[in-house]
Amino acid sequence: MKISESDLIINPDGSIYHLNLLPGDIADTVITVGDPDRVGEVSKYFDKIEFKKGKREFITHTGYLGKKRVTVLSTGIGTDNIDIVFNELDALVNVDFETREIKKELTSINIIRVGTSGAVQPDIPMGTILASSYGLGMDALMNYYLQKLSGDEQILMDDIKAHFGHLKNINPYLTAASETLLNTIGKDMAKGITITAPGFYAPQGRIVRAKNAVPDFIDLINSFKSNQHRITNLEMETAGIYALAKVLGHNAISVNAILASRVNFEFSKEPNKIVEQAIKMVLERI
Ligand code: R1P
Repeated sequence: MKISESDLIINPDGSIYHLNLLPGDIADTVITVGDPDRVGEVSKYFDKIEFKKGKREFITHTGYLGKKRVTVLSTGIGTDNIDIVFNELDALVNVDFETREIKKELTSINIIRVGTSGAVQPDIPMGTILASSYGLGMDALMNYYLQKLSGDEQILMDDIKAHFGHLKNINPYLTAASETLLNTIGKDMAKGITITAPGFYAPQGRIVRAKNAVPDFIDLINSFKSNQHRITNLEMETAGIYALAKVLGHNAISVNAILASRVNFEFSKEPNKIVEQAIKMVLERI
């Protein structure tokens, strides 16, 4: 099947529309970060930088950690950006840009998010580095893609629907982390279900000046239980990353530097140190 010029936009220099990258520019291990300034905080540990490119909030550095080629790329905030980044990363490896045909042999890449997040359980303090066992999306991204759940995901999803079913305008979606990456990159890390919200304030239960439509949001999410599973933290990309990675046949894990405790109403005095620790842990394990 030939993908049309308006469905997959390729720039005149042969690069993909938003990421501004050429096929071959990305390694088979891609670290994603939200903040464009965090890209350099990761690549400063590379033994060699091959190139730096960027457009809008999508900054990419590809280089080497020893002999391993690694890409670090900023996504900006939110699952609307994850839609762009994941479709374009996938096109870079799985679409022939000359013919616009999907390649016969598909490539799977490993994608590791290193992001920041707030904890919603009292026993997960600031400074924790947490690997998301599942991404639970409260945003609308997966209303637009077909997703098939595994048996385990379906069981958990049934309990989620029962717990959150009264929120009539929200259609939650759920995807598990790559088991392999959870057992390697996420080894020895705290684990739990990560909620991905479509905003930072009311969608994460923050109360500032506007009136929130969902009362006691933090209590609602931290009281959820299904077998050994519980919701541990909130952020804005993980569920989209897990869901699109699975739909497209890639492996993903989200590593969260916990900067805030939403139950103790605290924010870290040294957020950069926690992020640095998450970056180092990930780089040591890839
Ligand atoms: C909000 O401040 C942003 O921080 C978190 C959220 O997911 C959201 O993107 O992650 P990053 O620090 O990776 O951007």
